[in-house]
Amino acid sequence: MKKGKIAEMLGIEYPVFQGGMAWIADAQLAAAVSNAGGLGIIAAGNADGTYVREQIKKAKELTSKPFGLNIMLLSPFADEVAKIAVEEGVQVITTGAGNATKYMEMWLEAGIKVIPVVPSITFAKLAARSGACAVIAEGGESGGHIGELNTMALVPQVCDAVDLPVIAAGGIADGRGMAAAFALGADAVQLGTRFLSAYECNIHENYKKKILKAGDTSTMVTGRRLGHPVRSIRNAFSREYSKIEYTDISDEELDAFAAGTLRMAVQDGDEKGGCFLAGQSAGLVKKEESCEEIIQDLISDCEKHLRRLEEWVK
Ligand code: TUI
Repeated sequence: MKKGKIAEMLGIEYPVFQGGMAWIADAQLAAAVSNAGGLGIIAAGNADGTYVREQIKKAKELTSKPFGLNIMLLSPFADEVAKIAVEEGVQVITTGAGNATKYMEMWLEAGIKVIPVVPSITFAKLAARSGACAVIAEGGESGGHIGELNTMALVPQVCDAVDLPVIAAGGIADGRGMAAAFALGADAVQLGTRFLSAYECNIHENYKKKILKAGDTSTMVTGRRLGHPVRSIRNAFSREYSKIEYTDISDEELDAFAAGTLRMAVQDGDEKGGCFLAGQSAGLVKKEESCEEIIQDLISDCEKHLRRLEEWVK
């Protein structure tokens, strides 16, 4: 496969990013993806600066290839982590769940390539104006915090709206999805859910089992009332959350009900109380594999489908 604009710009082999999944995407996963030719991304999530610095240092030991850091902008530690990225010489930053404008000058001055996740044209244009080198257009099929639009409608509109390379995310887990992303105008893809099944992904075995067992309708969205819709696997926690979401429960109580549930899923594998973030593509994830196998399969499957599509041309 040709590298395309994004892989050329970042010095990676394949136009494939691994999503910056909070509590999940650590140095080991990110380094494994980068070593396999994609862009591995460490997730800062809600972690403090000490943890993030440690993970960056560890990733540098595990790979000599470029890797990125995802900064979740709702985190109370976002300011601290934003500075640590500069101090540690991170090459690529992706941002999620908010507006990164206030950090852009500092990051650009440090020569960091900044690639915000955008859920709409408004945020794509904002990112372009503030100096982003590309944007990740993430549709609502994704796991975790999502916007209003789905990938099929979002990606081409973002491609038309900004003069920047676009990485498509949301609902992509195999070569068909990757080929579709190229058809929509994207220059690369980002996958989160597929990498949950990687050997190098340090989540509780119950989490992995849930992904491997998931079908097409296994995920649901909660949290719209508080303005932070989140897609996760349907279980006792998500069902209970949606049951109480539109009662007269206060915002604080609703927040407290969800607090700590992602950690309970990732570390404890708490099947009832945990919040198992996953995208709609979980139904496509069938087996545990190495990051190398995932990326090789993705690329060869994508090439196969791109060739098949040629049959439609008269
Ligand atoms: O950020 C994600 N996915 C995430 S973040 C997360 S942790 C979390 N913790 C508490 C509440 C919510 C989430 C789990 N999964 N994906 C990237 C993404 N960014 N999706 C949507 C957005 C987004 C949303 C709003 C980007 C910008 C934005 O701007 C809003 C504003 O007003 O600034």
